Amino acid sequence: MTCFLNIDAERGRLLRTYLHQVLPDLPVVLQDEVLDPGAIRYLVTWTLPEDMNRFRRLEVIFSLGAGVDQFIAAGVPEGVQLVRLIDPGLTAMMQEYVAMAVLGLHRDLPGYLSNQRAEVWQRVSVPPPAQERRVGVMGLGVLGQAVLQALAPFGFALSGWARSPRRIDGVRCFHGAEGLQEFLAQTDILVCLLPLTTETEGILSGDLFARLPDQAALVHVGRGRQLDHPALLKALESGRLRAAVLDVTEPEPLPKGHAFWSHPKVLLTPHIACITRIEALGPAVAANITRHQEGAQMEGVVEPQRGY
Ligand code: NDP
Ligand code: OXD
Repeated sequence: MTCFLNIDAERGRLLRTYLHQVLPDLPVVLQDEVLDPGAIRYLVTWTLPEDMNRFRRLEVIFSLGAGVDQFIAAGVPEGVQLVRLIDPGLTAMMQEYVAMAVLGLHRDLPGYLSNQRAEVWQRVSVPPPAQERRVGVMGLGVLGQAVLQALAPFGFALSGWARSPRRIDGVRCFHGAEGLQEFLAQTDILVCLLPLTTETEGILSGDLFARLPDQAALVHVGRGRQLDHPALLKALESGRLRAAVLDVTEPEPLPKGHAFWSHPKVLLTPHIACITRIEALGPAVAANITRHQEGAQMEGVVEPQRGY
């Protein structure tokens, strides 16, 4: 029942120290140590290591992040459970980031940053009261719901869209392809918090932007491959969208010279909405290993057919 921490040595040692405290009987090996692949039951990693076939008795892969599309794309071995990271620290970081982005867009931050650079002392607009600003979140999972909770105290008119029907207090919920049109038509600030799947790849397209109200804005914190870059540039240039806050791109890092780097209507961050802290990862992984050893349901198990 050995656990292999496929992460850099420094963070691996920290995580092992924690796991030894709470699960003293669990052998843990690090990247730079000799390992017996046949003994590995648990793997903690960002991506699938090469030559997965050698882990003949692997039972669970723990993703170091909340997103698991890289595992699905690489192909999780038959019979192995894939578990995404659900951690209060990660969730709090996403709440902070999206609140920052939505408030920044609500109060025209991209415009004021441009004005500051040009030494222009001028009002960009008079923002409507928050009650009249409609914020719509695509993805009503762990992070989408947490983000809506964080936005509620500001008084925004909140809505959300998911695959299946949801009921969330104070949030107008839409679902499925049939609900998308109505959801988009009443969204001034769109937040994308969808997992990357075959259904959501390229979803932030010219067609979708055309269905938003004029002068809508975008916060993209899902995955880079969900966004059509040329379509976003076109929508920003035509004024159809007024601004975008982007934390994820395809590829990452975004190549030097890409139009997003210097676009006055784009705020760009390097995939830092959430940063996995080893101190937070330890309890999440340990709790799930304990559940697994007790035959209980682990938290965050991915459904491979759904892709998230
Ligand atoms: P969850 O699995 O908890 O929630 C996913 C949500 O997306 C669900 O509400 C689901 O609908 C909805 N969804 C999935 N497919 C579709 C679809 N085709 N149409 C409509 N809705 C759909 O995920 P999390 O909230 O934990 O994370 C979401 C994503 O955020 C991650 O997969 C990752 O890509 C991204 N992320 C980005 C980070 C960053 O730093 N930028 C950090 C962490 C995560 P339903 O409720 O019906 O199942
Ligand atoms: C992610 C993460 O999935 O940072 O992007 O957890």
